[in-house]
Amino acid sequence: CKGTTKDSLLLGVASKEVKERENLAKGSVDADVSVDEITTLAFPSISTADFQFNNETASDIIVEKVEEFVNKLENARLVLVDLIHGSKILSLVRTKAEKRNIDSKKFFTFVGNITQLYSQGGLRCNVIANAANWRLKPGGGGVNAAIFTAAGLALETATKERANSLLPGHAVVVPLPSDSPLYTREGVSHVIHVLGPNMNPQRPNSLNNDYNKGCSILREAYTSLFTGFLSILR
Ligand code: AR6
Repeated sequence: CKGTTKDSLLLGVASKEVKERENLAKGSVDADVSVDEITTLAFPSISTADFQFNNETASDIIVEKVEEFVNKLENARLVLVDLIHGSKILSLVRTKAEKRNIDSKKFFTFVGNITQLYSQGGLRCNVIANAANWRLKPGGGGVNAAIFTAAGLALETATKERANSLLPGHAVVVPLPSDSPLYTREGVSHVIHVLGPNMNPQRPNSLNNDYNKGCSILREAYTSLFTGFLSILR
């Protein structure tokens, strides 16, 4: 997202007001770091809703993977997002991240719709992750439906140019065309689709409660996601 002139123009419009809103969203005021310099990945908790992965186990894996990647980020940061204030996964992750002393400027949790983080929450996130399905298709509910709806046809087309399907544990980085409403309104320049492990017997490729496989696929999914984010930064 820092790579093109168009991106720099769009992402470089931070005003004082924006910076204040951003600091509010961060829960802290950081006078040294300009909002312009911060590249942020907002990601949902992969597999813990429709795919029914155990929240306690998923929160351990999220914190483990964040801890592994957070120091490679330089000025960038990671934000775990969920829709509601009472989100179990957010509260588990917050508590565990605090215990591990993970830098709260580099990683924090945020309540909001991942498709409206800037317009509704004042939180600028130029990269967002999607908990996708294996066919990389719109619909199906959850965060996948929300992102494809908000991004419009531009995301479907751009996704097809990169991949037609995804294996569990894998991610694909999709640059978002600048005519997508998610780009113009929210400043999102990339969507990273991630396919997590499925524990829901009603969905394709259910792991039938095999948490050995499930945990290893969820770890791979976060590794692929964060590696994809690092590839955008470079
Ligand atoms: N903004 C932020 N977080 C959200 C939003 C949103 N708009 N919508 C949901 N979440 P899920 P999965 C949170 O079910 O378990 C789809 O149908 C939600 O509360 O979207 O990986 C796909 O097509 C939860 O914390 O993803 C797949 O088939 C997290 O996002 C399947 O569901 C993930 O919930 C993937 O299931």
